[in-house]
Amino acid sequence: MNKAIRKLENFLGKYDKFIVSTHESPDADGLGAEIAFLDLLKQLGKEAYIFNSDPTPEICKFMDMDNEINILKDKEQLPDDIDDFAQFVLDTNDYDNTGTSYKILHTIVRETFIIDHHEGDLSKVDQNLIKADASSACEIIYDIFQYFGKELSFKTAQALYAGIVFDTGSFKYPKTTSETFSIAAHLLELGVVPFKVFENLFESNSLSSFQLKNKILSSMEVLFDGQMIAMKLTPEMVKSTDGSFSEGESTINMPFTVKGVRASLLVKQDVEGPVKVSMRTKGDLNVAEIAIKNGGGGHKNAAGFKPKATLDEAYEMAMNEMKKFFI
Ligand SMILES: [Mn+2]
Repeated sequence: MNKAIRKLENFLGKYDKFIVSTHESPDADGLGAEIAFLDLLKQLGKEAYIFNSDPTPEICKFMDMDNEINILKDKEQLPDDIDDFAQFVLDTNDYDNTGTSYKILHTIVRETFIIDHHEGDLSKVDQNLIKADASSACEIIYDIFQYFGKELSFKTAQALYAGIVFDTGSFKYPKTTSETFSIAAHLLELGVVPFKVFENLFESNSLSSFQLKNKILSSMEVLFDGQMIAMKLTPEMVKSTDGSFSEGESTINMPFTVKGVRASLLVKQDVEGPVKVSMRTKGDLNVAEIAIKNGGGGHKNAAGFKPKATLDEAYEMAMNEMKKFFI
């Protein structure tokens, strides 16, 4: 880890101005990592701004206490001297996956540095700090704070805690370690209230999104004696319920509340958005391999890709890949 942090230190030494971005459909981990990392950059005397392609989900807005997250729509919003900036991309190792922020910025910024905890094709990025065994991007950012010996404010502590809670499924997923709990304990000592974070992240969903989840669940196909469940999230479902796409996406985790389910597939498309395939598994079923083969990325048990196909074609294609686990 220290060797990787030295690469980061070297990168920080080369520039004074930074843009910080995370992936499309940002989640609590990507956003928490950004809020905390922006604080660190400022403590290091750097000029820095957060620019994302997609809006912050309602359930994550409590994290952005100082309204520091900007949504990039066009070049005009950027600083006049944007040519002098370098960029940090957090919580994804796929630079393309930052949406508009990629489209607008990749030809302008001097250089890009990735901080992430996903497995994937790293050939596209030479500068990076990837720690695939970290529970979350926030856990890595916490370690970076420790390395530089910088103070954690309440805002930063809460952002990091929310990211860790979100990406570990509330301290349940396989990458949760004693280290994860030690970090959480420290963040609580700094004033974070777990119940408040829980209420915001998990008890603040809208009724329309609940109705959207109902539609997604209604599309379910049960395969291989209940070992695999496949679902669709279509633009029509989003339109007819007015639910939030990002809240709908979380439906992919629901099949695992059923005993014996080992694989879950959700093929999804937001209104005007690209078709995306999301795969989740338990145990040794490796979906990262499927994702990487199709130009995407992720972890062994959680991965995805964006096929150039219609939603129904993508569904067939992903289904055929995942069927191989069971036949
Ligand atoms: Mn993450």
